[in-house]
Amino acid sequence: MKFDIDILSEPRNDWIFDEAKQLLQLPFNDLLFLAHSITRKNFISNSIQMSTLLSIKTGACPEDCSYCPQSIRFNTEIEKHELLDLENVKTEANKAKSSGATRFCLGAAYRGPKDKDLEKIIEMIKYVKSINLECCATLGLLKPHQAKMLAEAGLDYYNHNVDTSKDNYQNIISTRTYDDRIDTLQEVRKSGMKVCCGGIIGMGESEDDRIQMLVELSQMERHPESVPINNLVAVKGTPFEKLHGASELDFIKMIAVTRIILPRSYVRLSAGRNKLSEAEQAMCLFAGANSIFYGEKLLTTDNPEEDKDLALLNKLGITIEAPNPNQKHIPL
Ligand code: SAM
Ligand code: DTB
Ligand code: SF4
Repeated sequence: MKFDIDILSEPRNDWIFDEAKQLLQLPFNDLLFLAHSITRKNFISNSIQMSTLLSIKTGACPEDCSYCPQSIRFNTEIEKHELLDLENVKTEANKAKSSGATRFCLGAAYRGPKDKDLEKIIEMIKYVKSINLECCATLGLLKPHQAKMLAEAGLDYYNHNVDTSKDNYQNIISTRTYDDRIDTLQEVRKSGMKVCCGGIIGMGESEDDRIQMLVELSQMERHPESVPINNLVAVKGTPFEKLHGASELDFIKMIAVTRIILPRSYVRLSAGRNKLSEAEQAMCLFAGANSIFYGEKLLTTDNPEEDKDLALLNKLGITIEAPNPNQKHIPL
């Protein structure tokens, strides 16, 4: 089948599984050429969006996500802590800004936040915005009034991943359903915040599950503005400790297919970057990734050091992109 770059550069809601699956069957170079061409049509070349994560509440989560070191059900070696004080968050946000990040992401190990926690988190969001950083939060399931509270506080993005295909969801998590996730995503969309939604590969899912997850994301009325693609970080003590994540080639191919199916979304090369060589990361960036998590820690696990990332971007001639709400890539 011949794929047309001009047609594929426009966001579509009518992807079907069989068509999407053909992308993964293309010769590697054809797939990367197509994905890269679409990136060039929709984004400024050689530029990257950089988000820094801070875990504002770590561990003791009641959920049983099999990949996650923060579930209370698994015996992992993480430093748990309750919700951080505002002062700590201010310090970390300022550090992220002076290191070059343009977005600061607050992550919390909740099934969903209590309103009392949300009041404190809203103070954090207001501070992050006051120093001219974009702000994202990932706090689990939201009730409709909570999504409104966050939007009113000025939160730019809400991260809530579907993580895998609808069919595979119950093999990974038993304490909530895929549809619970979709309900929150709909509330986020209704509230006017931007949606950050992606998934994890390398959890033993099939290639079909990976494709199906992307088709499901593409069928959302508006595509998520930001799509993190994580490779499993297999953490000791979790049910997935013995898995190895996806191969480097499969990770690169997943980035490329994501770029093609969600042509105007920022695709973030997320967890698992630490295991990639410079050349493998460069291939992910060629394949359409135009965003990274920047900073030595993700939530509880390691990420490349900032100096190394800046040196790599410099070698590749890639510069950090300033946020511009009017850019044409915002998916419609
Ligand atoms: N509790 C909230 C939730 O589940 O949405 C927010 C935090 S949760 C840690 C955010 C995301 O981190 C998950 O949806 C998953 O995609 C990613 N994640 C967690 N553990 C991971 C791991 N070991 N490897 C790769 N990604 C992981
Ligand atoms: C996302 O998709 N990946 C980030 C962020 N959203 C919150 C988290 C990755 C976590 C990796 C495991 C850890 O550090 O605990
Ligand atoms: Fe809790 Fe989120 Fe980890 Fe699941 S992924 S155990 S909800 S912190």
